[in-house]
Amino acid sequence: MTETVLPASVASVFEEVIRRNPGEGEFHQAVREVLESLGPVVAKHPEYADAEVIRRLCEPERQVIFRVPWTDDAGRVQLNRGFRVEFNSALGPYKGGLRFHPSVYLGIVKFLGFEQIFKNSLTGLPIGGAKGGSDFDPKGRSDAEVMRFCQSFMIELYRHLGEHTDVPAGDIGVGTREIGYLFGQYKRITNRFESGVLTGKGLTWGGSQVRTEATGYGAVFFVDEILRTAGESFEGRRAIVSGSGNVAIYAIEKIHELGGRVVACSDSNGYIVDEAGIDLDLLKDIKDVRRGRISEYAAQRPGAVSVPGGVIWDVPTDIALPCATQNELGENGAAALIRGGCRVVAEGANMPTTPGAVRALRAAGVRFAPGKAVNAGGVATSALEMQQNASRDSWSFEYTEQRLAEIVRSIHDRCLETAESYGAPGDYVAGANIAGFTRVADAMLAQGVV
Ligand code: NDP
Ligand code: 2IT
Repeated sequence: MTETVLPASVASVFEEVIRRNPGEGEFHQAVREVLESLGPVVAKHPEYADAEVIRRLCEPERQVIFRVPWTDDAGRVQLNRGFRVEFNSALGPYKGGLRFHPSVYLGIVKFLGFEQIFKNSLTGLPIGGAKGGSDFDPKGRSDAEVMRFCQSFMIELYRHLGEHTDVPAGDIGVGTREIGYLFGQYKRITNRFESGVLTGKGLTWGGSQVRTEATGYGAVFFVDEILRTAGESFEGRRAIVSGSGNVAIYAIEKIHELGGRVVACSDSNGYIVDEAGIDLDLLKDIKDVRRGRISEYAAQRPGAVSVPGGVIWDVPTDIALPCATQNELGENGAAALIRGGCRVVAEGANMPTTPGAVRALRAAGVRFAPGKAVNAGGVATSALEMQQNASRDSWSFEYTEQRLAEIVRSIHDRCLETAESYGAPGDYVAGANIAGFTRVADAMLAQGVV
């Protein structure tokens, strides 16, 4: 499918981004996706162009790249590269996850940091945008190796962090175990129990109820609003969820609670189909407890089928939630979803749908909602964790989940209202980009040329 033409008012900014950030394809893709929505905003608000707000937004405030040496269980020295891109602090301290995956390089961290600015803005909470991580691969590593890696990573990272400066959390390959090792090392280096310096902590040492579940639950609350807007609900609907990590597991859990049935999920080796609906206890045991592969699910569940190397989008469904990784849903996948009767695609992951696939889905009348709106419940609950840490308080599960649900509903409504006011009714992409952008842009204008 042909590329959308960029509005002339932002085309030169995009050319500059390509020129100044060579070889960072994912970053270019994320910037372009936002700029495509901004033509009408710049036309209405010349003050943004006058102050070069968009150009400044596309340049991270600070980028840190560092060496992470560590020793494996056999006593061999291993080497990885660490990153933290502190993208924008107009709305609050830098906030965003850490990703440990062999594919991580500067272009991935920058795309994620850039997305995070608008996502965090959409939450309405006081958080700036950042992302970090490493090309370290935790798969197959012992707990002791993961701990030594995390300790070495924090020996450099700690000097850039602080509850009012930069507050990381988890992402792919970084869960409560890794946050624990990182927090322990931060505390040891600084001699401060500074809870607010990381989110996604364990419940007994400063973590928040619902943070583990928040991204998946929030994504499903968002889809529930999409359905509700059309007078529909999850009741009796089929859904497929790609991935089988943190976001996928809790998306599946909430879809089942709301009366839907998730019939397939995946990992990087293939997918499984379970027409009876995914058995969550089994899934959690395999992925969370044993850190195993999704194919083991079919081996242990009568009636379930494993499709090694297969593409999950071939499974017929009403609703699809890509919850694994960037660009996992391309044009072939979109065509398969359309053939299979899919009516709603909502991104639990960050930028999982390629631009061509987004165009194909929308052209076929599939309702499409972008990750920066759909998965914002995760970081929003991180901000609630920061709020609890700052007041040395801890809230109940029910209260925290209710706060999460309210935030997600308000993001959904703001996307639709903004899209409507810019002449694009029902367009969640335009709504999310414009609403996310204007809040940051106004703060940047107010704070002067910094
Ligand atoms: P996890 O590490 O818990 O799970 C990641 C899942 O995605 C695994 O099933 C993994 O399979 C699969 N996956 C990862 N990389 C690839 C790849 N290159 N190709 C195919 N499959 C892959 O991560 P999360 O669930 O936390 O994150 C999933 C997505 O959600 C990411 O895009 C992340 O940025 C986004 N997100 C996460 C938030 C959070 O709070 N955790 C918040 C908002 C967004 P395998 O085990 O085989 O690698
Ligand atoms: O992509 C994301 O929003 C996250 N990985 C969560 C970030 C956070 O700070 O909770």
